[in-house]
Amino acid sequence: MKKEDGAVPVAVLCYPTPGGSGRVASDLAGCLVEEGYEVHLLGVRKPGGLRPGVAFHPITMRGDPLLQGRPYDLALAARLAELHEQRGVRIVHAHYALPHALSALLADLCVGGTLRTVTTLHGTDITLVGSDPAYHRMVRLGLDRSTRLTAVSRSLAEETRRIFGEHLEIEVLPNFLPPWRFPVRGGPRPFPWKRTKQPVLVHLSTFRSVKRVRDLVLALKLIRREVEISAVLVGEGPDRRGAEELVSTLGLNPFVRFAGALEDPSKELEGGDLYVFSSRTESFGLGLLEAMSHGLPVVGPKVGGVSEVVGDAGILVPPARPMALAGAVLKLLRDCGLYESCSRRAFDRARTLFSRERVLPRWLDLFEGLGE
Ligand code: GMT
Repeated sequence: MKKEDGAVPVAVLCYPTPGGSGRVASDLAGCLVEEGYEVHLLGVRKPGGLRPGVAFHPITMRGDPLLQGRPYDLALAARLAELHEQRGVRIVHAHYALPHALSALLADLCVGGTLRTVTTLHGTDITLVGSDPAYHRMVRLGLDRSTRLTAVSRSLAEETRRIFGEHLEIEVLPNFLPPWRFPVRGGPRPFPWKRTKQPVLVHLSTFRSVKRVRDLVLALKLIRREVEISAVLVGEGPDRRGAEELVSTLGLNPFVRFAGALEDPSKELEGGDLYVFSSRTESFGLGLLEAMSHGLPVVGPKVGGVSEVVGDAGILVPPARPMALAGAVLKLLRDCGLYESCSRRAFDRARTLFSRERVLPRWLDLFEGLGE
């Protein structure tokens, strides 16, 4: 669909998470507005940091004892069909397949088959939730009926075809950081010891079990046997309490700070020296890309699409191995040349490969090629 006849209206469906797919969806929405699109973002809450010019439409869900909950998917489909009628929306961008691709399909049935849906696969919508037998068939339907599919990494595209069928055509469009997410005072970092400063490890997390934060805490204990470091763990989620308990049990309280959920983690990244994570799977790892934009080398497990993002800007180790994680951190903190070259590469990769200039034109081509 072309813009010649005025701004093309696009509806964006997403979860309003402070990082991850919610952040990707709202930042891309902001970029589309700058490119002259009319963008409507639908969600249960307005994502923090939503750019001016993106119209937000709250989804109101009604409960009733018979409904076994408040069906978000139906309320979303109904609002989308309304937006088609009121604003002429015909392009839908569904971030995270479940249930967004299905809500788009329902709305399309409602308005006579005129919607074009682009579904972006983010990670657990395929690898955990989507492949659960309880949802598998519905996710497959959503994927089959989307006009176009994109995935945030090659690894996720391959995993999707393996689970849902080789017939699926999936374009790999990596996440990127728009200019307003780049640190003002960015750049490669000097070796922390040069600044006579105790190194600080930073981790951003949703504290879901897939993040295996306990591994990270165990690794911290091992690292601290060798060098004086501290750590900041940013975020909220179900496993935070367990992680706090483990920190206490291991006597790490004075060295670990839980910063809670932050809309903008850049202050913590700015104060850090290394980014560490310990996920069981990670299709991309937006948090580590943000850290790289601050020049932080990355240490974590080699899972999912992580190596596509990190490249040679850090050290990746086998998953679920706190000792290997600790060893990699120590290696970087003991080798000035290695640390500084990883930092330089982290900053350069974030600024080039994952920039708006590199990725946004591909999104624009995709939207313009959707056909009438
Ligand atoms: O899938 C999730 O765990 C949540 C999802 C999200 O909505 O925050 O995270 C996924 O999408 C992010 C944005 O594309 C990626 O950076 C994360 O790596 C990915 N999470 C996993 O694959 C575990």
